[in-house]
Amino acid sequence: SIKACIFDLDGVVVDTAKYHYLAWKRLANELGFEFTEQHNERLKGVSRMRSLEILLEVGGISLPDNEMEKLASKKNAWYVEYIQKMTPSEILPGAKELLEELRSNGIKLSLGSASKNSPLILERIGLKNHFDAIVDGNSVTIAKPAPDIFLTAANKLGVEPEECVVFEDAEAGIEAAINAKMRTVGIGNPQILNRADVVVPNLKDFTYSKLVEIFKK
Ligand code: B16
Ligand code: MG
Repeated sequence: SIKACIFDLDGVVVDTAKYHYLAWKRLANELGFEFTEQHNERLKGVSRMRSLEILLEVGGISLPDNEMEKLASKKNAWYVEYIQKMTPSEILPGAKELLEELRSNGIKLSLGSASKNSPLILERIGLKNHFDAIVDGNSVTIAKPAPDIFLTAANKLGVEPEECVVFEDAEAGIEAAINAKMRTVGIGNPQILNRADVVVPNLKDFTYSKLVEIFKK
């Protein structure tokens, strides 16, 4: 049976993609090219350095590693400036309620995010104490679709992968969960997340009893 739930951050608990977009766009413009919201879709769930590689590919630019490090830091400084201003009102519909309901039913909870900024974000939105474990880009650098982030979370919670449900909005994240042999709830477009066990538009109507019902066997 299900003993733990692992939540991705961006796209599941909050929409930080819009701040990533503002910062990446600013960088692209400074480098002399346009970066659209459609381009930004490709960066969701992907690590910071991989995101930069994709952005430079869009601009047709190739740079040595040390230059890339500098650009990634620059983007991150802008991004941090934006997320500093986040408030609990930016928690996505249903996320906080679901975390609280799961916990009161004895389900262990972990964050499973690629972001190195997740401590700051959780602090700003007031959800730091809602998780039993935090696994993010600071502790695990091998990016999704590798299963490492989620396996580390299961390990920290003291449960088996088969006892975990992962909530993810990105294709790479669903892949990572499948690679970890975990069950999955996709948040978003069922066409894109077609490998998830179930896909819902958001967490608004998702409950503990739905979780039990969907994953009863
Ligand atoms: P950072 P998630 C991911 O968060 C974002 O979706 C992705 O766009 C970002 O590049 C990545 O975190 C790294 O973020 O630059 O803050 O370390 O969806 O895994 O919660
Ligand atoms: Mg995500």
